[in-house]
Amino acid sequence: MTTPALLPLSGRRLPPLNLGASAFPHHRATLRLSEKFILLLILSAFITLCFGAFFFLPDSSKHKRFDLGLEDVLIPHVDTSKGGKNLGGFLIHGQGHDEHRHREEEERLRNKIRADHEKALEEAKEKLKKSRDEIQAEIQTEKNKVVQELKKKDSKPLPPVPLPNLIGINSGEPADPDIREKRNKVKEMMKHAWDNYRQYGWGHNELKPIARKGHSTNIFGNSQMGATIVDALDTLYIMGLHDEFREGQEWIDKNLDFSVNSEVSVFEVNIRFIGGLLAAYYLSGQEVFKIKAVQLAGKLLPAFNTPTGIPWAMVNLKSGVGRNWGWASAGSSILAEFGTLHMEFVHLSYLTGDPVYYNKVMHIRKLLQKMDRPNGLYPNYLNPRTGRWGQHHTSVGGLGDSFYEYLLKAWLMSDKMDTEARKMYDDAIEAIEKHLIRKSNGGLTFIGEWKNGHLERKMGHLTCFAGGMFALGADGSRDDKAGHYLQLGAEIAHTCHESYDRTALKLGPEAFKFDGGVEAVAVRQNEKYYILRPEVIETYWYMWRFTHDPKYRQWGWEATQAIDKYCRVSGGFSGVKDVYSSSPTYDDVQQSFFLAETLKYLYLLFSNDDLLPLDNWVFNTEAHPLPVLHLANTTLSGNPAYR
Ligand code: DMJ
Repeated sequence: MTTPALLPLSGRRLPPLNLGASAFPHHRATLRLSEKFILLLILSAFITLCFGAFFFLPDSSKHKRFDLGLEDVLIPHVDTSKGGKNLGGFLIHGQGHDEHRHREEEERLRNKIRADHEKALEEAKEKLKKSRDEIQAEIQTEKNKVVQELKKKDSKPLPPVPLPNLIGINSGEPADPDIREKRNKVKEMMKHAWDNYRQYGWGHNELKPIARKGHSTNIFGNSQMGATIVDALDTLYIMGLHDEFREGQEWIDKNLDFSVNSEVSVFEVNIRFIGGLLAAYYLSGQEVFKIKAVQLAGKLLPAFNTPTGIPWAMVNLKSGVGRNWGWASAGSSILAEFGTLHMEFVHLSYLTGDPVYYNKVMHIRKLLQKMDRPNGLYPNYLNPRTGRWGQHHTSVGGLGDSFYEYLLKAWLMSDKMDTEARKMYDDAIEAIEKHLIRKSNGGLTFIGEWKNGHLERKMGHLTCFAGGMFALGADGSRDDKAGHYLQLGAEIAHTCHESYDRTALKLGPEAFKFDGGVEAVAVRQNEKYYILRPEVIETYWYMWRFTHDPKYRQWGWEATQAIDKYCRVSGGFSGVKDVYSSSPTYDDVQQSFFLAETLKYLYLLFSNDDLLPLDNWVFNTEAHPLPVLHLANTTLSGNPAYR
């Protein structure tokens, strides 16, 4: 006969206890429960007794047992000046002390032990009277207390620092009704992306809009750090979605915890989390964002513990152990990763008064400055143990891109005082123009990649950000070549628009070629996808700000419509696998940068220029705006952070 399973104490089923319950068939489950309860009670009383005895009886290895009547006795609280040796509140004296006092003391100790055992037994009985839920609730309360204590310790107030000039945090509402309508459409798309993430992916890093559940990738490790919430905050704020912003803030305040055993990408966490939190802090003034940014930055610092000070690509937030990506050339760190920390780290030093962050990124810069560069180009790989370059690949797209961007932006963010950064940018751009930028047969300007001693005539979607970068860096360029760089920016914008226009979905592929009769078109199947990336729209926006040529708004609107038509699903927005196929298949990922960047740049494209003016704000590589620091000189010595 099979024994039916016992009723579980909670949701989990317990295996049956063989206590001969067949004699009471109707009460089998209840009887077994109470029998088990009694057994538990006896067992716990016994354990308590043993535990008490073990604890309260004197250690025979150190003290001679007084009930054996040997030469030494234990007398509590006697003046040590009499020459006795103190052993945890007792003194050892020689022979000849009063027998009677000895017995009294023995009796007193026995009574104490007895009373303590009684008390422990009572407490155990009381505990067992409570339900499992009550006990669990008590444990939880204790846990919460500990967490609160830790939080208090972590949230030490930071020193007060004068805030930089925060100009242009306004609605930026355009007067033109047509533009207003377009802007509202972008806002509605943001709401759709956010609401669905909120409903199906809340607290997860990203959303799977078709499966309608959370999603994550290895860049965030194995933890749920709410990447979409942090990345989206400033976009919500700029768009005036204040209820949503508050929801995000509340989640961050209560749940964003960095003491997790999780190995994350230093670069991604820096640009999305630290950048996102700092921007949210400057826009809203809410201290919680600053405090979280600083806590997180502290967790990234161990990544810099390498022989050269070039950080590892990944770090375990709990243990501080770092390592590099297995796929990177000869254990190298990646230029675009260790070279994209400057903006955030300078702000961290500014806000905390602690130069540690500034020193880390300046050390990287100094090291790079000293190194030989093949053809004046920076290779994508650098070994953090040896300080030598890995493979000589150079790219303005993936693996290289934001390093160049941050040289320019370091200069802009320092109120153009950091001329060393500007010089490095100018030198790098000159080498790039000479060796990587070409015109296709059809007249399209493109930026190729340097690989194994020759130029690969292929451009990535990621590389399209460079149009905006050239335009942004035009003013202040060497030999007053402002016009030239603005023109270069316009040509890159045009090429990237072509890469969109030559597809069925009017969305750009991941990479496109300029070779063998092919112009701005992806050839390989695995380069035909569009994953909601921002770079082309980013360039349209910069070009719009610097030229006000209406074609950029037009191109931005084309992209908005294409995204809404082909990437929108009822559960959010998804990337598509093949932009050349008129019936899209989805990758089922709503990337956090879609909310941080793509929708923000579109919204700004249809806003007035006085919303976050570029003279006062510098956007990090994840489109998080950070204010210009109007400081006295390049070493920032005028700031409390560096005194
Ligand atoms: C973003 O996370 C950042 O823009 C980064 O610099 C490069 N790629 C993604 C978006 O495509």
